[in-house]
Amino acid sequence: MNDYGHVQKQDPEVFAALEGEEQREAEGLELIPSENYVSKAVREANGSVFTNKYSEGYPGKRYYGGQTFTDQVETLAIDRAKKLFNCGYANVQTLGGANANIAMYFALLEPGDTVLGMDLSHGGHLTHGHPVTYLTKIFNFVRYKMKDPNTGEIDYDEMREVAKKEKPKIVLAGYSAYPRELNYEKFVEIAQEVGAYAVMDIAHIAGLIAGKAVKSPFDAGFDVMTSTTHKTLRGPRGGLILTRESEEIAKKIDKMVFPGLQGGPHMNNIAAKAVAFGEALSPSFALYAAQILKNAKAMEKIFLASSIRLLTGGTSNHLLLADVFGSLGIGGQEAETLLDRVGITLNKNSIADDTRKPMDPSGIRFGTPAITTRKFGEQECARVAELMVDAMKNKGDDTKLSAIREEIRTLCKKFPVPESFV
Ligand code: DSN
Repeated sequence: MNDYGHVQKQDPEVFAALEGEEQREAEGLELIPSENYVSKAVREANGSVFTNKYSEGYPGKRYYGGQTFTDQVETLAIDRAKKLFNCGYANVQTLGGANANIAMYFALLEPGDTVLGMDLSHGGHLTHGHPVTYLTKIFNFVRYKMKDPNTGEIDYDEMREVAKKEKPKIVLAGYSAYPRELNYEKFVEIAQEVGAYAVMDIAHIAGLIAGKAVKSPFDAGFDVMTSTTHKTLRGPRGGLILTRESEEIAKKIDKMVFPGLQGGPHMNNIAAKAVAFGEALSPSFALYAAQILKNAKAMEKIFLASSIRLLTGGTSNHLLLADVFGSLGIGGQEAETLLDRVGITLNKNSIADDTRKPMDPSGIRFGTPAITTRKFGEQECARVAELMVDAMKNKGDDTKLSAIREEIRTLCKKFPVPESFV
């Protein structure tokens, strides 16, 4: 019996899509570094009766009646988030990472204020000021970059110069395609010099911070961290805003999330966040976070041994960015499609100062959070990297590609997606 008996009976078309996705996830390897597999417990909470309930407001301060259990579950999510990230305040209501960033900007800035964020082609994120976002009509975004894309070191001197000139109200750290740790102390120092808030978008590495596999920006004095809950943190899709210690900032954020920008929170999603945060507080989660890093290093080794250029020279987190066009003459789109064919899902990605277009850039981005959930160790990750390189080097050889597809299928059978992690 599958998990979707009622959908199957009532709506065969939706059931077909559900079944197809179940099979795709079971028989292929997920290397998109922002994706993961959640536990059955998280999925049960996400699919629960809480989806029926309107709960505008916050625990103890709601607009509608019937809030005994919504208050209970949201309080659990908040308390667990505070414990996980060792901070004073948590807002668990934002629907995703973009919404968390938008709420953070509106809470801390006035229209026309400036944000100093990472250059997008150097690893930053759309919501950090890409011209296609509406945010750029309201706020002024200025940039810092890597000094050298081959080492990944941020040009902190240039960052300080830009900060002094532009007087940002927020100095923003965080990225979606940057494989190294940042010097958090430098960010805080520069923010303090110009009287700005130090904010980090930890969406990609939230699980690594929670599992203590990497440093926490809060330890260096960051004021606020925004996040998603579904990447390395291995929870349901959603957002999170954390404030280290300032009640004043936390109040501004709560007011901006609701009623400023959102309506009723998705309580089913908040219940699932509570379950995921509970899982992340368990000792096994720290082992998981540490293994993500070891597995990424194992993949790094194979790519470097195969003379494929890795941006920043390698990785210190969960993700890798490879210049496949420069190294193998294969474009990012072609590599994505080819690897999909052998059962490996990853994404094409621009590399620093890419001369190719975003829809067919020079790079691919991949990472280890999901396969580590599947219990892959360094040996299996090294083998996956070898298969990736092999597939790209033999792109016209159908026999070879079929053999690789078979090996991936066998690996997937050996390492099924677990139902529980605690
Ligand atoms: N789409 C996410 C990622 O893949 O990094 C960020 O928004």
